[in-house]
Amino acid sequence: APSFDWEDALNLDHNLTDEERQLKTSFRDFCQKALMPRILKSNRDAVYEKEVLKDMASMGALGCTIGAYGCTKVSQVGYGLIAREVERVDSAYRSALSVQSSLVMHAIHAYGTEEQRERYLPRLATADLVGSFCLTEPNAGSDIGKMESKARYDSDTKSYILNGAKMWITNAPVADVFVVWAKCDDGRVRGFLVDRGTAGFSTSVIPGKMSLRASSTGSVYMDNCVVPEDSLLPGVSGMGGPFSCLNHARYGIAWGAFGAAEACLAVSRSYCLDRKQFGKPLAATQLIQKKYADMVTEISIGLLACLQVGRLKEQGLVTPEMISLIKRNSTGKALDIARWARDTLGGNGISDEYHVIRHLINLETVNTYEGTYDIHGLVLGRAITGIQAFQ
Ligand code: TGC
Ligand code: FAD
Repeated sequence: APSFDWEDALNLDHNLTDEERQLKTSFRDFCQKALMPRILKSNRDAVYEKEVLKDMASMGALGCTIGAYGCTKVSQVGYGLIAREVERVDSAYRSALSVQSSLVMHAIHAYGTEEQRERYLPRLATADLVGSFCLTEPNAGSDIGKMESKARYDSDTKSYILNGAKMWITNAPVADVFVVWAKCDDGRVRGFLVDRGTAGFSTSVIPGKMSLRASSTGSVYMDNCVVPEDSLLPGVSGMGGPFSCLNHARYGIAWGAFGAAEACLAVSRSYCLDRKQFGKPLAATQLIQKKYADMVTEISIGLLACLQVGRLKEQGLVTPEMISLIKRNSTGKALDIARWARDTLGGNGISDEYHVIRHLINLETVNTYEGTYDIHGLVLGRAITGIQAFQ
């Protein structure tokens, strides 16, 4: 007879292939054994550890939907399951995975030349190179169509001259190769591959970050930075270029955020089963049980939505609005769940030893980057009404 499993309340497992189930189990094991022991110190000291990406590479996680150029091939759902297991440990580690795979490797694979793919992808897959995706600017965040970075073509030297600044860029201080989006002479946005060390290109660290501390975040400056014309990603022009990369990353985040939420639920549940107040375990109180009912409901419904979008994505049937829907739902709900879970731990809830406060603070970033909660709401609002309410 079927039995109820609070850790998989709507039996998502049943809808996975054998291969996906195996992937989930092996990644859970890997993440708990190889990544979990590092995170407390890494977060406390705000240290980015390159070994984390190396470890993920050794598991075949980087660029894992590409299936060529040294990359493994898993389904879209498989990629989501990996993101969920990584983020169960920490959103910063999932960020490292998202940027390398969905933003950098995907951009090169989808829009690069054969030469660019062969030059970069195998080394990004092994984490011998670390990538960074440079879209946001000091004066253009949500309204990224108004970016100010420029790429001027110089026909004499057959090169592009990049000028501008990028801000809030994951991996900027540590990356070797940067996918930089800038406006060309025709006013259209295009992507460029810039190697660290290129003259006129520099990066700095954004200090004092209270969230996503195990990730290195920084600024990028381009001051008459000259790159050869074959640095251009020729396969795309216009905002559809960066946004298509974002579709992949946002999809992974939608799965990942629930990994963090599940971790918070698990910590809270075992804490409240153990901790006694007023002569009984906290878990024996109605208020705590209601919180768990809400958490399990949101997690299980939300993950099934991710699964549905993943399957549609595998069949080429997904739309950006569907991705906005799950990115917004997952990150918003995960943030709520982390807050409820933190509450249940009382004073211990603010200690990093219990991990929940770390997830909670990380989820503030996850709810903000790759399109804020409200921006995705406006994307949906526009699709529902036919009226754009951004401006
Ligand atoms: P809009 O008029 O809607 O569109 C302009 C052009 O872009 C196309 N497009 C898309 N294409 C594919 N997928 C999508 N999701 C797309 N969204 C838009 C659209 O078809 C159009 O193409 P064309 O050919 O007709 O020109 O643009 P808008 O200026 O009205 O802006 C809409 C808005 C606000 C939704 C958009 O600007 C937006 O998404 N803003 C949020 C910015 C954002 O997400 N930034 C992310 C930065 S990267 C990051 O955060 C990485 S974190 C990494 C980590 O550590 O994990
Ligand atoms: P703003 O756009 O200034 O928004 C501020 C507030 O106003 C938000 O609440 C927003 O929802 C609201 N708002 C904006 N417009 C409207 C409107 N029309 N109507 C109603 N409300 C509105 N970017 C990259 O390119 N690459 C990266 O690797 C990257 N990594 C990041 C890592 C971290 C840790 C963080 C925090 C950010 C990162 N980002 C990255 C940037 C991120 O994508 C942006 O912060 C995000 O898109 C929001 O832009 P903004 O910060 O400029 O906020």
